[in-house]
Amino acid sequence: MERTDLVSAFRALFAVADGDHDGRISHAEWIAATPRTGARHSDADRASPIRMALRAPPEDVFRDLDHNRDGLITFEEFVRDPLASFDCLDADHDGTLEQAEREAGRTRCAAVQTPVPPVAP
Ligand SMILES: [Ca+2]
Ligand SMILES: [Ca+2]
Ligand SMILES: [Ca+2]
Repeated sequence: MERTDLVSAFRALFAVADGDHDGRISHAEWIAATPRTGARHSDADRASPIRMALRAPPEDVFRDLDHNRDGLITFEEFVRDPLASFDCLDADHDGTLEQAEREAGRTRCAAVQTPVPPVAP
């Protein structure tokens, strides 16, 4: 997997959730783009990549993604954790993740995926 592919995939997901295309996902946009807590997946859910990608309750996911707690998710916040995981796994930093790097880094990089504490604005 290429780092650029990862960014592209997340950019597409971000565009789906950013209903008014202002470059930030508001709480309302996030809830509209993700299934309600405990709701069963409908056909519409299955057609939406973001709904199927996120199994956790949307409230929890939003809180984790909104690193600076300003109530909006920017693209930078959206990709921060996945990119941190990628960069940790990409041991030789060539922007490509080999299967061997994935396996070698699984334990070493497990800690990277824990949510980052809030940062004061
Ligand atoms: Ca928006
Ligand atoms: Ca934010
Ligand atoms: Ca690599």
